Amino acid sequence: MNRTAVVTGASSGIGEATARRLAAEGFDVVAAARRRERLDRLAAEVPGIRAATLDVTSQESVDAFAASLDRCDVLINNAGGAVGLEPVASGDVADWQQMYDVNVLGTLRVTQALLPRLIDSGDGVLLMLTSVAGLVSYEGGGGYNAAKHAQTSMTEVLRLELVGKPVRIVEVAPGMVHTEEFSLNRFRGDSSAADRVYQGVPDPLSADDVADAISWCVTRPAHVNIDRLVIRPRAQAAQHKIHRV
Ligand code: 8X3
Repeated sequence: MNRTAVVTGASSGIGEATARRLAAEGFDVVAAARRRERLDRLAAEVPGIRAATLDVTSQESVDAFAASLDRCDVLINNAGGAVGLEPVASGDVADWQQMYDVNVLGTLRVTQALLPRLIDSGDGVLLMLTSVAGLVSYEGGGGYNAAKHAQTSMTEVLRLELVGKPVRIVEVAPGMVHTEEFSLNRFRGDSSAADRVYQGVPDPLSADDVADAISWCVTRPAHVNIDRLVIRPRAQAAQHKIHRV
């Protein structure tokens, strides 16, 4: 029987690319997200992918999703995102709450629901898609930095708590990735502001580049745990050191 991989936030960007990549690797992929029509199109196009409705901010939705699964060998906790770039002093509490709910509590809900299946599989992989925003802080990072630092910390705690169990805890932390929606969401739909993030950067990472790294991490032999993989484009030497032409 094929191994089953669950990918959250699979309706676009890194999640969708990862679902495609893991299906190509031979996994049965459960592509989970809120936007069902996008998932249905993906599932119709790619053999090995099936669609599942999941809202990681709803415990009820997570419980129903978990109950619908026969098995889970790999979990890609990808659902997340940023809202706003305001300074802490003027940040909107509702934005912070939303970022915390999706990135941190969403990851917690799905992890708690599927951890028993991952352990039962005998060789589970729990992968957290965090961000360099969880490792460094930057002006305007505010609630996103806080949420991603929390997710990174949760990953480290899990690895300690689960040592000795047949489950690997892996973190992939990307830097600048040009996806359809990440910056657009961060700038609340302002596409000019979103485009300026990548302006002049010769080659930001693509969703496929990150999916490739994720796929590599989860296809290592069972005893090999990639603790953290930080991936940036060549043009981004550090958070504030970006080559633009
Ligand atoms: C996205 C990367 O640098 O905008 O997670 O925080 S960054």
